[in-house]
Amino acid sequence: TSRRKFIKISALGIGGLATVSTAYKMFGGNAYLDAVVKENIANKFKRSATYCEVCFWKCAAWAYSDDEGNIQKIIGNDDDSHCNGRLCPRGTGGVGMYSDDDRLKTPLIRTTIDGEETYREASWEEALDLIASKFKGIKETYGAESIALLKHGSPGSHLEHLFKAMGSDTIAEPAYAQCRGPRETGFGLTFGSWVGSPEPTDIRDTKCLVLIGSHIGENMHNTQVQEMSDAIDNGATIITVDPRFSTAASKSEHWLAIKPATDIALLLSWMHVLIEEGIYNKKYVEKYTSGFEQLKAHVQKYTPEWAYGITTIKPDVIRKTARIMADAAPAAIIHPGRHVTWYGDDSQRERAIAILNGLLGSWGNRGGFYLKEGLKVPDFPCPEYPEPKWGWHEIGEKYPYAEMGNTSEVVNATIGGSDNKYPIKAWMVAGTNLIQTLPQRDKTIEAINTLDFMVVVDTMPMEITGYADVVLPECTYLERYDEIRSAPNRIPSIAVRIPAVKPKYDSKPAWWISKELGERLGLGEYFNYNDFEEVIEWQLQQLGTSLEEMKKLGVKQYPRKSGSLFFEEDKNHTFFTPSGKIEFYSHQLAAKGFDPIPVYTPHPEPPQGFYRLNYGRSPMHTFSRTINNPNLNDLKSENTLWVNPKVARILGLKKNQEVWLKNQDDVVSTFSIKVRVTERVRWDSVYMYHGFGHNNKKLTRAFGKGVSDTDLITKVVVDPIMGGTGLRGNFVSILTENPHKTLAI
Ligand code: MGD
Ligand code: SF4
Repeated sequence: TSRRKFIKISALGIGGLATVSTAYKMFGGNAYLDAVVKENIANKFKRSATYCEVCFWKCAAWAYSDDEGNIQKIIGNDDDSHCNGRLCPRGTGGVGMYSDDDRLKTPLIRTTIDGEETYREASWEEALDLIASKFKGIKETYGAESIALLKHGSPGSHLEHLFKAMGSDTIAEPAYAQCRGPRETGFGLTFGSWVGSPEPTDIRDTKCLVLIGSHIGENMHNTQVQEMSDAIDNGATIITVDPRFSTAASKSEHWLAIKPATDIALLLSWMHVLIEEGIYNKKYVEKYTSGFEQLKAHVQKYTPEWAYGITTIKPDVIRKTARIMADAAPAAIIHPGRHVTWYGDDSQRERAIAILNGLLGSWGNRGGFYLKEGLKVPDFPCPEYPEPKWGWHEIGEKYPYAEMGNTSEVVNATIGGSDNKYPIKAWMVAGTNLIQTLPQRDKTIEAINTLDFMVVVDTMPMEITGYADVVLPECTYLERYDEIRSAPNRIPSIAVRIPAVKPKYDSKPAWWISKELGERLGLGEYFNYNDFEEVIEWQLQQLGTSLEEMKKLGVKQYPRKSGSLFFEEDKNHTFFTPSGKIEFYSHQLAAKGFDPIPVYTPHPEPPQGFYRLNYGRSPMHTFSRTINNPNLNDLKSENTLWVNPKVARILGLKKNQEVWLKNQDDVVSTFSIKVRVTERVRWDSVYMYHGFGHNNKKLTRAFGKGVSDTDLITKVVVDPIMGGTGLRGNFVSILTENPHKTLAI
């Protein structure tokens, strides 16, 4: 189809531009050529098994290096179900994380010279001794609980072990309260199961894929994009609900340009049509769900005509798309999305998505959601962790369904107050650039300023490193061992990460940092090994393989043990909910004073002269971590501001004009951004890619390029159910004069 062709052309465009790899073929391509390229490389270079750390899809890959220890190429592992032998452009460009000259090179300690605060280079010995003595002091005075770990990605798991051994469970990551948390709560309450990563969506066999603000294709989660491309080839209908004409929308039969913040109204109305017209999956609903009668009564008033007034989507479009889903059911997916912290009622929106999937019978059916299975990697033997007196759970206790540490609540507890029950005195930050990641930056900085001590473990001189007392340079994923990857999928599998080259500069892996600190803190018995290789070797043996074998395979699949991939006609299935059924009506929520079935509540709209600030992913980048990567920066070095032509006309804006943004709280963007005039965005919003606008000069390629959306997210609406921070209630006006210049005068 022409839609398919469109994807191929864009993929070739990327490949042509890429200095990183000619082997990159995201959406198919020439299999023969691929095989030739792979064979040539395989014959010339040494290969090491790894899995990618550029995003968290964790594709297994081979890193090819030459005799001088340079990494020449990274290619997907053919046997891996996360990538099917193909990496996305970011994964192929991952070698830039290794080769970036701006990398952190040695430990740094904050010091004052001539009254000015600066950093001096230090040995690992000195830096680790200092951290251990500070941690010891805080532990003695306040308890280990007062030392918090804020983390993301692989380094986090090594440091989490150290923290738990110390007696601290004050651990949080932005992947929860700023990302996936609400969907896990919404789906957990409905199906008794988290969605998890990779999402168990059977996209390749679906007949209808509905994307609610989820922009697969720009959001490059590998096999998800591959499967969507296959589904399109197989004639699946794609329905995209997005105020912006995303790449996914361009491949959709139906693009519903919804008014921002009104998705729950559309979802309720779709339920209304399915029930009113009797086209929901009756057999499935009867067998597997509870609360249908309450749901039916609840959605009776949510007619398409009602929803039209709210969403601006025409009633006949709502009816038609509902019927398409019903026709495809159960091979229909209303995608749960991934970054879903938008408006503060996000777990309820996710509940609505889950309920709709329940009405269609998608969960547990081919073309819907498959029943994932993972493998438990045995823990390397060590003593039991001490029991902390309080931790992430208590810090976030006002949110009854918070199931992981909430970064924003750690910030709040750190700022504290006179009645602070949970005094936090030190942070260790690893693999997360909190300055560009957490909303309400002033609060993050206020919290940091109240700390006695802060350590940052990073590979790059990101903004967060500039606030640390001690900075530790971690080596990149290509230079280290890490935990065995074991993510639930259609078939359980494991993958290993073996160093392809020696660490550059004076950088070290997080497992080593944890062990060294553990020993200095008298916790040596928790680190009963010389090298992490020993841990992996022991774990692999428990799993019936060995390091030697895994170095050759990279990935190993195991047979399923939990039964069929989908529900079987003649069998029943018990869900992990209180009723054992899919819960359309949630007694759990009702008991805690929340709406047992989602309702639509209006959200504030942009005042005159302001536009809603919408943001998303660039296919070439992951958050702020890749912007300085030489290979990926080559592909995309700055973001632009998408502006509707109508708005451009009113404001007299031209293509590529430099503008600044000012939000509802009078906060002005640090840098300027170039205008992109496009019909692809609604007149009431503007749009930009997240991750740009770095303000640390040490990031030589990324500094000052584009605007950081985080600069302007000063307002959050917190989800009362699980504590997620809704980020999309911020409004900006567009300034054509440099406000910083005016201020300077
Ligand atoms: P990054 O900004 O990429 O993402 O938030 P973060 O995980 O903080 O920062 C990653 C940091 O890890 C960088 O400093 C990088 O140099 C470092 N790093 C990379 N690799 C390694 C490594 O191997 N070892 C160590 N030690 N460090 C490493 C992501 C979070 O952001 C998420 S998950 C989402 S979904 C949200 N998205 C989002 C958004 O779209 N807009 C806004 N405004 N905020 C958002 N915040 C959330
Ligand atoms: Fe790496 Fe791309 Fe896979 Fe993410 S999707 S793990 S960036 S190859």
